[in-house]
Amino acid sequence: MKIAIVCYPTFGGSGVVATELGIALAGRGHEVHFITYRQPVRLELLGNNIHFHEVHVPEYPLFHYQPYELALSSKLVDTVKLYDIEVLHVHYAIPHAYAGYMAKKMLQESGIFIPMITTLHGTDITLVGKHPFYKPAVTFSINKSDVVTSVSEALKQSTLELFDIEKEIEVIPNFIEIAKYRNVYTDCQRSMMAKPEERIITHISNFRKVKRIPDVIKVFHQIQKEVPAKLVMVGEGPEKEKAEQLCDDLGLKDRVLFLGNSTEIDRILCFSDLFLLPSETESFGLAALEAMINKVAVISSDTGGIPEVNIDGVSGFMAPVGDVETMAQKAIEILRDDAILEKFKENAFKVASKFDIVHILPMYEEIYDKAYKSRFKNTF
Ligand code: GMT
Repeated sequence: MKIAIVCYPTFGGSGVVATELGIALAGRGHEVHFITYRQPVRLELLGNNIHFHEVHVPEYPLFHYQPYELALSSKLVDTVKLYDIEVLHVHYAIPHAYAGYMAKKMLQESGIFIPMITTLHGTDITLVGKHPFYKPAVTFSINKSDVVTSVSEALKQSTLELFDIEKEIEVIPNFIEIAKYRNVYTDCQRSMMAKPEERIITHISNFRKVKRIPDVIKVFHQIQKEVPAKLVMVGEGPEKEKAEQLCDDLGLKDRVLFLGNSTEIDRILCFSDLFLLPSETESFGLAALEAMINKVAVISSDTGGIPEVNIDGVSGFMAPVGDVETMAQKAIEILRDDAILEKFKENAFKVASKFDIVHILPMYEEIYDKAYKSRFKNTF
């Protein structure tokens, strides 16, 4: 099939999922066209089956806000016509589903009927989308999508609670590709990060408020009192400076490394023992899944879709949002003993294996097929 994928090209989870999905679809012989304002960070190889079309938004002084949606919908129309695209898959409702719907309507004027699949990722619903300024437009574009998917059961329920949704929402969980992880790194260069007796704790995120970065540091503060350990913080975002200050205040400066954004996540996770994800809300927690497939145990909050990924007492432990004490105590329980840590690491891998792309890709292919076959139905 010829599939156009609209996503954010950044380090955020939705962009990562969209990019990995596109790469996997291309590997299955589909022709994939990424349409966004920059080449997605994880998209390294362009080839016969993978194309990238950049959306340019020319600066015009009259505009206080440059109209990205307009430029995106025009680019979609042109690309669909030029490459005979058969299916449009937009990741993150805002503003992609809105721009996608406009493109669909414009194309209809030329007798082209293209189905649009919208995948909801989380903050497009739980944080940004539900804001009264956006809610009517988000509700409209979800209801006008031909197929709507959400990355977890919890996100589906939140969407139904927060919006007036007439559409069926299909749950297609996020995924990882196990084949990619087999024997990739034999030497994890652990010694570069910590002494042999130290455990390595990792956190990876975009350092936004929702990630509760101070909780990561407070949990680590407790852990290192009981178990020799280092904390590796990966990512960039608005909370990073405050986090560095907090580490300084707690006397943790020598024990915490801030690495910034990285394209070598798997290399970092390869030498990690424990992953911390104490988020306020998390529709799925792709970062935790990526940790688990690298045999890293997870301590997380029990919010949103996280319980669908991190199984309490098996791949790690969960605690209520903000319960730093319990998170630290459970982390120490895992880290204190080599045999227990090994058990949790192995379990984390086993749980993560259920999200292998081989199980998830056919679900997307099925909905593309269904949507394409019924493309004349939803002409509204
Ligand atoms: O919060 C982030 O890390 C970024 C955000 C995004 O849209 O890029 O992530 C959301 O989508 C990811 C992929 O589906 C999910 O794994 C994250 O849980 C979700 N983030 C939140 O719900 C806060």
